[in-house]
Amino acid sequence: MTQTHCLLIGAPVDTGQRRPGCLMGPAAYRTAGLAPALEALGHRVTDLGDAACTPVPATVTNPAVHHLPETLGWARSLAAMGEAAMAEGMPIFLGGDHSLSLGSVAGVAAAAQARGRPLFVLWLDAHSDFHTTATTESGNLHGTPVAYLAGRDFEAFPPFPAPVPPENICLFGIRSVDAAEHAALLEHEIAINDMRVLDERGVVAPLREFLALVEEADGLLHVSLDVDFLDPVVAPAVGTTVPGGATFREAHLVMELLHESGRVTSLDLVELNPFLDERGRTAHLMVDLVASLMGKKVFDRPTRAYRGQV
Ligand code: HAR
Ligand code: MN
Ligand code: MN
Ligand code: MN
Repeated sequence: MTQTHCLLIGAPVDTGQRRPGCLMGPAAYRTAGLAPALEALGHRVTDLGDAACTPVPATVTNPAVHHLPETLGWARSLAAMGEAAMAEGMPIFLGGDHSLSLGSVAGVAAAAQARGRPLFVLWLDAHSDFHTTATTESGNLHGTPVAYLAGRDFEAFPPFPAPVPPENICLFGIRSVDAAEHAALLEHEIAINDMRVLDERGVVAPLREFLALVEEADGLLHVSLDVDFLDPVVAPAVGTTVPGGATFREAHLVMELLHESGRVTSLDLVELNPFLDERGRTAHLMVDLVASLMGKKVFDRPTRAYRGQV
């Protein structure tokens, strides 16, 4: 199996929403054994520790937006760490709420641009996170990173380096979309695999279709895994649970297919709130999903039972 150099970047961000606790996420992933799980698969792991935040003074027109200087500060430091880590291997961002992706994806996009490679983004989430600083009603910036990386108008933030073309973005598992996001999504050619699509087609066909595009373009692939992609029955440790999410096996299957594609070059783990967890079960599940993404499996296909089928 090919060895990957995994660079763990702690992102204890909790300014993108209002419920305290996400700042404990990086410690929970370390406690749940993320590094040894990767090493057991033969990968090399460097834990870069936690990023730091220097707030950046700024304002936006929308009075609902809160903690803007802090969120900008996190975005700036995570973008820099992410871009540098891309030169060494595969950055894995340990969140932290989803506003950290305002920085992580920007850093990854800058690295992709420098390499002259197109970037693709797979967004595994209950939410579309397609608000801009102007349209968010909650003012929670964790609901905005897809709009930012797609190059929509964003006050206060630096222009996104090489915005990701809408057809390179795949939303997967969504089931909670606000009216303003809904209207904006209909104006963009973003693939929307909401839960209705996944109920009807399963996870395999839609994901393979997207991965075929990445392959065809010889692209880099950033995966952003929000804990609330999963059904709250299996993953309770998240502030914004939405019923009807991916099952345990659907999530693992997505990770296994991603591994087989060999295309994933960076990863966010976001929205884990360890304060809401039950004896670490969500943290452990997230670690197990990362292991599947990085090659953990029961058998190498094809086995006798599956020969010719998978
Ligand atoms: N759309 C809602 C808002 O903007 C909820 C966003 C929740 N986002 C996350 N991350 N939990 O996906 O407030
Ligand atoms: Mn999200
Ligand atoms: Mn979400
Ligand atoms: Mn485990």
